Amino acid sequence: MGIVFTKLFSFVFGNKEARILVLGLDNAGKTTILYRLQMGEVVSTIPTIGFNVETVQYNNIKFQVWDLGGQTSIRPYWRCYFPNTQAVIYVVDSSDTDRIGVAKEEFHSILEEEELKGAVVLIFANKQDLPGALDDAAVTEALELHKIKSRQWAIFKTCAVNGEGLFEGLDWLSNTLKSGSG
Ligand code: G3D
Ligand code: MG
Repeated sequence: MGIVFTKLFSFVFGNKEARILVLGLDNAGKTTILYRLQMGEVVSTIPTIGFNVETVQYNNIKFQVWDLGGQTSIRPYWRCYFPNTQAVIYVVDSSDTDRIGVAKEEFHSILEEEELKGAVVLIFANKQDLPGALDDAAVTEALELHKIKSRQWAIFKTCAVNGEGLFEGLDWLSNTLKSGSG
């Protein structure tokens, strides 16, 4: 996946600094995806109590990951990570139907952030291998993705543990970013 990644993203951003945020509730599969992509060393930092950020720097692209949900007091700290963000990858545990409503609320609240207005959104309906997992159409409905206005988005079914669907999603993302940056 590391080599595939080079192919996909080496021409997207040129020499520009770029940021891709990988967000979702805890246990969605974000860290698994980060390791699965094998882009480089994952560095974990804790800028403030209860807020852990994992970063992988890949050439000029920073991938940054943290868990949404929980304490509202730490949310203002998230904003340090918003400038220069070209894309948000939103990861959902498709088998966690109890928390899909929370996942939806967190999703829409993050998209309201001014500095993320221009970001393209890729949704991973993860854990498709688990029994009872909602498919992409059901996750689309549960997250109310039709409410997304004036930004490009797509949803892909994934299984982070075996890597299924990750490439297809990133391929869409790189093509979308490429055409956007003209
Ligand atoms: P997070 O970083 O979003 O909090 P993690 O989530 O990547 O830590 O994943 C949480 C748990 O879900 C891990 O299990 C991980 O192996 C599992 N997981 C991630 N993606 C998938 C998937 O597609 N299918 C299945 N079946 N499991 C997945 P553990 O047991 O290590 O806590
Ligand atoms: Mg994690």
